[in-house]
Amino acid sequence: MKVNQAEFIISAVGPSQYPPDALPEIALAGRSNVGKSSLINRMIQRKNLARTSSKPGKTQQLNYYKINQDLFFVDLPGYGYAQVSKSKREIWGKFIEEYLLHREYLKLVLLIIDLRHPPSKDDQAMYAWLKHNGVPLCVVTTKADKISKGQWQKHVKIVKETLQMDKNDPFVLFSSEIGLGKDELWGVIQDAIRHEEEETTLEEEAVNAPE
Ligand SMILES: Nc1nc2c(ncn2[C@@H]2O[C@H](COP(=O)(O)OP(=O)(O)OP(=O)(O)O)[C@@H](O)[C@H]2O)c(=O)[nH]1
Ligand SMILES: [Mg+2]
Repeated sequence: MKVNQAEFIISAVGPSQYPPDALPEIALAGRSNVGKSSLINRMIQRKNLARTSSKPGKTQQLNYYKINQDLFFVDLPGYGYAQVSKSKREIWGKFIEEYLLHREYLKLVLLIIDLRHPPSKDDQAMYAWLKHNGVPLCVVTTKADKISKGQWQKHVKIVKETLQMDKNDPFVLFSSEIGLGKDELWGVIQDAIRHEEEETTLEEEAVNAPE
């Protein structure tokens, strides 16, 4: 995928602020500081479009980035950030849950996991919840550059086993630092968008078919 244009659109705090464009949306979920914003920047080859920080919990809204005239990346608030008050966390939870369950343009959730560590309880719960609700997802393990290449497969195995990952779910080994997995992930995203378009066309054909 060639990215000619990438722009920040809005930090949405509620559905009324979601962009009206009928474009596919690819959301990024993962714990705070795992590298969601960095992954967006790497995918579009821009250093700082998506705001990154060494302070966890900075992204508190749904941040929309428009890529060409083709799709949106939606950077979700990171979960598992202890210093945010519990009540506030629950409000975010509901808001994100609504988005993930009911947003019609959502085509794929990238569940971002730190390759270095076994998935946390929050990661496991998020994976199980997405599966339970039939939300299409791709597991992306990031920060691969932080461990030696010889250790990658061992870590991949731990991640897949800890999540009890479905073999049919796409998986990408990634590093925002060195660009590992970028083309593969674009392939997964394009497949997800195409798959949806085909299903919609089939449904339309079924509706329009003569009795
Ligand atoms: N070495 C290395 N560092 C990374 C990678 N991805 C992210 N980081 C670093 O990890 C830190 C957090 O990255 P962010 O992209 O801001 O993480 P985030 O998930 O968006 O965090 P929140 O917005 O707080 O939820 C930053 O210091 C990044 O530079 C990676 O692939 N390799
Ligand atoms: Mg972020």
